[in-house]
Amino acid sequence: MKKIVLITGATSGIGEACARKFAQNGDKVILTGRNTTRLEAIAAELKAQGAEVLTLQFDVRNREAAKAAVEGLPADWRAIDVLVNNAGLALGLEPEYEGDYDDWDGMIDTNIKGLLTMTRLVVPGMVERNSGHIINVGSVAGDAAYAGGNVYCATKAAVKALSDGLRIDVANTAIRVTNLKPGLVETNFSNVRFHGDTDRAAKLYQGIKPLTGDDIADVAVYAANAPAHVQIAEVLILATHQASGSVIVRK
Ligand code: NDP
Ligand code: 8X3
Repeated sequence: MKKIVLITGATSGIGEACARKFAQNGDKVILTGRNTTRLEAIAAELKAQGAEVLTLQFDVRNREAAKAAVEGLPADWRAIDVLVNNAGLALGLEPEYEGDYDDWDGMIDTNIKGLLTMTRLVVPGMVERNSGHIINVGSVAGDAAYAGGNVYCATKAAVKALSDGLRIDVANTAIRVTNLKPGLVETNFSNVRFHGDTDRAAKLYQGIKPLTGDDIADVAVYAANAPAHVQIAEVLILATHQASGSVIVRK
């Protein structure tokens, strides 16, 4: 059956890939993000392929804007079946004792508080309907800290705790909660982390075949379409030559 899927951070990387894969799966997609130009371009492309698409422009750190966007959804788009909490970022790779305060705020406000805001706005409707699926994009970074990962790793450990906590809170309903934990995925992630130092970002993906956004989106679509009694609770997805957050074999 056709689902309504809301994806945060749908303008790039894993979120954009989820938008395409869910649309190709025949679902109605609500693309959300900050970049109107990208939102409109992706929406136009998907609509041209026959998909039903809606765009909402807001920053997940802005609670009022997020609330207005979700509450302003047209009636036939309100019953969200799948929330993909994907918007997120890493900023910096400095030792914790030298970290940048603004970088810390950016990561905590987006990866933890933004995800929580969206959960708070969307999940009550799912509870009312006794139906729904929350797919949080965590990370291998949430399993164990790696050098310089400190605050980013902490935010992804928080995504695990929030996914586990939510799963407990909805265990008496038909709602499912999935924590997707990718490893090295080649997206705009490292350009953002290194504040636009594209050479430094590119080096990260040299000597290893990294994952793509599509690889992660495939798992999201699989989890969302598993039989109703099957809850894909957590998935760790690594590149073949990556063994953990800190063990990556480059050849
Ligand atoms: P990208 O930088 O390519 O995409 C991130 C997306 O999140 C963009 O659409 C970005 O929009 C959006 N976003 C960031 N901040 C906000 C905000 N405040 N409000 C709304 N949207 C926002 O990176 P990825 O696709 O790789 O990252 C997606 C998720 O995957 C993140 O949660 C990341 O932590 C996680 N992840 C990534 C891995 C990787 O190796 N790439 C591995 C494991 C997890 P904008 O362009 O406006 O900034
Ligand atoms: C992104 C993957 O290993 O760079 O979450 O932290 S990693």
